[in-house]
Amino acid sequence: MPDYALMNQCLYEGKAKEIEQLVAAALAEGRSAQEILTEGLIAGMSVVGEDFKHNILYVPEVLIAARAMKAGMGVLKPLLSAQGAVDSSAGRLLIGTVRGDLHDIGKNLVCMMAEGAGFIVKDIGVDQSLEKFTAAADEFKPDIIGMSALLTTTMTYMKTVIDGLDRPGYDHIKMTIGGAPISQMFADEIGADGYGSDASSAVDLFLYLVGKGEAPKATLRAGVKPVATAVAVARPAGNVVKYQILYWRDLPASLKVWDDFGEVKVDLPAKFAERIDLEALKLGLTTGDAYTAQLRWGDEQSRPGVPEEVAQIIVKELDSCR
Ligand code: B12
Repeated sequence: MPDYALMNQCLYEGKAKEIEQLVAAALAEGRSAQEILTEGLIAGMSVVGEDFKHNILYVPEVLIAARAMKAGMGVLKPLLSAQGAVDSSAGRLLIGTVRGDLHDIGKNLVCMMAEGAGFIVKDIGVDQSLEKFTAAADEFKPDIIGMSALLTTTMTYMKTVIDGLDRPGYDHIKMTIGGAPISQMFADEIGADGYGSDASSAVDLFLYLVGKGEAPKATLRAGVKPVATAVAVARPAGNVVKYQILYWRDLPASLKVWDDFGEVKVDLPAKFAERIDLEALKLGLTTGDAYTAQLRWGDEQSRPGVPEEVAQIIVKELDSCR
């Protein structure tokens, strides 16, 4: 019997090579590709999704886990199609980032988590017009279309696609949207069938829309924490916290502060992201992989205090030295 718990753990830790080997070994033992996919990969990836939703894992870690998932899928894919596992897929998802928008990190995560949940996914990439969504829908016959937008100037194009596909032959397709500026209110306003605030909620939504899951509960955006979690606990006098800064090249992007009682993650003010974007554009690092390859956690450091307060102080310090 393959050690699926180990496979789940390796996937969680993003160990792509080990995943490839474990998947190949399980196949050599005579296990079916479908079983390995479900027990070894999907089960591991659903823990990643849950931990991402609850801020235990952050974007870089999820991307690394997703890459390991892809490595395992690479070994299984030819067998899955050969065995007709495609017919037992959760559903068919066509996804793209809308016209004028080059952001694809979030969309790629949604794709990988959806594949992880058993969907057949066709990703048409970034900067996609109504005509391209329509042509892809004609060819791929999706159950669901997912659109991603990260700019307030491009999110309005989602309505163009929804309205354009609101006609015979396409109106059975569920239209879903997501991206940082998107909200449930915006989804309702433009007539989308659903909105997902993060990759894990997106998958819950897709499963629900194909009749294979519970109605998704309202979710907080990834990164949003109930304010009280880190400060409500009574800490001993002289409490010491640890912290790490996530850098994009040498520019701070995010911060996490934790102790034995809890953890806070802080997205730095918008101007930090703006600086990073401008630098990335200058260097031509616009693809998801090229962009995220520049992210790294700084050294672990410590300070006295409680996480919320220390986080605020560090944000001020970073703000004043830039
Ligand atoms: C990375 C990044 C870039 C990279 C993109 C690399 C890439 N290949 O994706 C580069 C450097 C290219 C870039 C360029 C620009 N960027 Co930029 N960028 C970002 C940044 C820092 C992170 C975005 C990201 O990847 N987040 C992480 C992912 C995981 O989150 P996510 O995308 O929200 O996705 C999750 C959910 O939204 C959801 N989801 C996403 N899609 C979908 C789809 C469906 C169907 C569902 C259900 C769910 C779902 O699930 C995802 C996974 O959990 C943000 C700042 C920020 N903190 O958001 C700015 C940001 C989005 N960028 C911004 C700007 C202004 C730009 C530029 C215009 C910069 C400039 N001055 O030229 C250009 C525009 C280029 C273009 N035409 O698109 C602004 C947007 C402001 C606004 N409100 O419109 C932001 C907010 C930064 C800022 N504060 O100024 N950017």
